[in-house]
Amino acid sequence: MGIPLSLRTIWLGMLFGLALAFVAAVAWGAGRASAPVAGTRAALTTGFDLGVARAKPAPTGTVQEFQLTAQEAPWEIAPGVRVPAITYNGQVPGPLIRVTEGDTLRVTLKNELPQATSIHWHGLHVPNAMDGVPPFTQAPIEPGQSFTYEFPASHAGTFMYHSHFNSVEQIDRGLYGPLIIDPATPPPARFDKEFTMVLSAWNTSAMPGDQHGMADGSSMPGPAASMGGMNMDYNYFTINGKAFPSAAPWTVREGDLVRVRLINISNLAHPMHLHGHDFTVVAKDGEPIRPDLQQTVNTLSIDAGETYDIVFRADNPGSWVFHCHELHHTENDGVEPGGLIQVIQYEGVPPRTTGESAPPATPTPMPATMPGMGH
Ligand SMILES: [Cu+2]
Repeated sequence: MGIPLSLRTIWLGMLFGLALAFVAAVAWGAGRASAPVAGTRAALTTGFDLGVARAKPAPTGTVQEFQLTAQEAPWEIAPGVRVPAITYNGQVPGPLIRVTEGDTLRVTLKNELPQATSIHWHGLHVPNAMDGVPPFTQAPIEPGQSFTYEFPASHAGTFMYHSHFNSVEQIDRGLYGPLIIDPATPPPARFDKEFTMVLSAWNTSAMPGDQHGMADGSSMPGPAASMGGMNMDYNYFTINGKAFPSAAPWTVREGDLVRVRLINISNLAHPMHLHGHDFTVVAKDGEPIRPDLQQTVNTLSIDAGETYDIVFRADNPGSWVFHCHELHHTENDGVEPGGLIQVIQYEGVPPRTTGESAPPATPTPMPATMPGMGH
């Protein structure tokens, strides 16, 4: 007695499916062993090799010089919200320092602030005297003084530099910047787009002159101002110094392989969540994660002082958001949407913003009934 036709069809289908799976597995194994996986879909499902050498890089003989001036400057963190920032070269974050591993970095800091300062090279393996930590490794750089830091770029990765003197005030007012060291040997990984996001938090009511603006143009004394000093009542949150909607959208093209470097200089953790895509975490604190240990996720919590590199394939056209899922951090002084929202805009897709969701130019102050409510 023959097997009924329907069952036979199922059996044949299963056998065919198994055969296909076997062929695919062999092909995948062969591809993994011999062909570069960068730029293919396989790169995201089997891990991503950033191609960073583990050996200590040889000196390249190149000296990369940078001039930084620590100075007070007004900085607009959100539409109509200007704060008395402390900056490198008048901008927040400070200028990107990008060199190749093995280069010699020579950075001269001129202190035009009314207070002492220093620079710490966060994550780099510098000689102790260059670590920028008064009173241990150097004297504070006093107002009007200059200091030159010089050290080899020890290893490739995503890092930052920031003040290490009166740090709470100086960092919370903007004294930091991104630092990227590229591998000396070009990596097998090639990216169609690269973005860097420096995550910061601001407490405008703790700043000199009190920027807690009112609708009539006057200002309201904040609780922190009356107590003196900085505290953690952060009410604005910025990506590269700008809160949504001031931050520029990222433009991607369908098919792009996108690398994002995340740097958290704020005193808070930020669970960053990407809509419409997964991403693979390929490095932490500048250290590449071994491909077989990499995780593919849609949310990554980035703690204070951490950096991460993530990679995603732009395979879902639209207007998407990449935002902090601590939702107080997607507000501007208590009004949403704002803060840590990064728009990812595909080319050729009309932006879907209605224009109605932008926060008012003069944000509403936090209700006075919630004193000391941390974000
Ligand atoms: Cu956050």
